[in-house]
Amino acid sequence: MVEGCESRWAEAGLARAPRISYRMNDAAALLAEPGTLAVFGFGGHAADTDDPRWLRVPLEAFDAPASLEAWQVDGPVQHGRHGALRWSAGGSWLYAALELDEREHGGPAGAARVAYAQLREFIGGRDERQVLRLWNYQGAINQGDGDTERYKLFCDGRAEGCGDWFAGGYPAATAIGHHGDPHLLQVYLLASAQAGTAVENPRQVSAWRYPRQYGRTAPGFARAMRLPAQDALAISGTAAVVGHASAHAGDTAAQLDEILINLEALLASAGMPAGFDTQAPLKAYVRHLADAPRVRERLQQRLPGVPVLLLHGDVCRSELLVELDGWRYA
Ligand code: 3EB
Repeated sequence: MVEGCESRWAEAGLARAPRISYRMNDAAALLAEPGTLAVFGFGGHAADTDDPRWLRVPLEAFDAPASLEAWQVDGPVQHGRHGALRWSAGGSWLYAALELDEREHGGPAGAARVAYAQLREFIGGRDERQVLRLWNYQGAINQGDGDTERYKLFCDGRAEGCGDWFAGGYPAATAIGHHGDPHLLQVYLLASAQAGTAVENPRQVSAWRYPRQYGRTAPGFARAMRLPAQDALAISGTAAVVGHASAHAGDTAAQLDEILINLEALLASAGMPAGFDTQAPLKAYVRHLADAPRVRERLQQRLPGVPVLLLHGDVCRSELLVELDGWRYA
């Protein structure tokens, strides 16, 4: 990034990116800090709070004790509930989360349709209506065959619930299988009053253009999103997908190396500095417990000092064994 750029964006009135960090602290202490927009615990992590900014993500962390993830913004934060939806807002940023029981909505497609329709309805009444980044955690994501695989039903329902919401461009996203209550669909998002800039990866076919073999409904997401002030890049779930094909089926180490190549290509495409540093956190979703130590070791070698949260999660194509997402600050 050109020197002085950041202050120029600030002068233009664009909000500074939320600070996303992993913190060894308890949820109540983090929630009490000024500017806390959201706090996430992973796996069995319990917190004795009904604050709507707290969310337990049903993915087990491989490291114990696991850190919490905190999102912090400038200025005062308000929070509340809107039906089943929990939200917070401050400094032109908005967090919203929804958890649905698929059995109350006729299965994975119905739950995804209702989740996205409700999020759309809520966001439509807010000033912060630019959705920049979404996370989707679905139980038993690879169960079922062909077009009835649960992830593919999720994609069908998501597209229905969105309608033309993202006709102007998709947000960045993650979709991962969790091992918690199999009926739980969890969706949360970061939105802003100001638009971001979607970024695609020249090594990968854009997801919304995936051919029919991957399902009736191509997944709608951008590979990454530059935040409004251009001071951070939100990186979508990135797997060993080259073109539209899965690379290195069954080989976790080779998939991880391919992901790191994809991430470098993405950073270059976004005009970000190469490499990752100690400032911006990543997540690694690992399908098989037994792969976790090798993934951790390889990431420590290749990305020394970078905060990585290692989580037990299933990538949405069953041959893919590992996926990374996260943040890069300019
Ligand atoms: C891929 O590249 C891997 O359905 O929202 C990554 C990020 C993936 C988001 C989604 C899916 C999604 O196709 C899968």
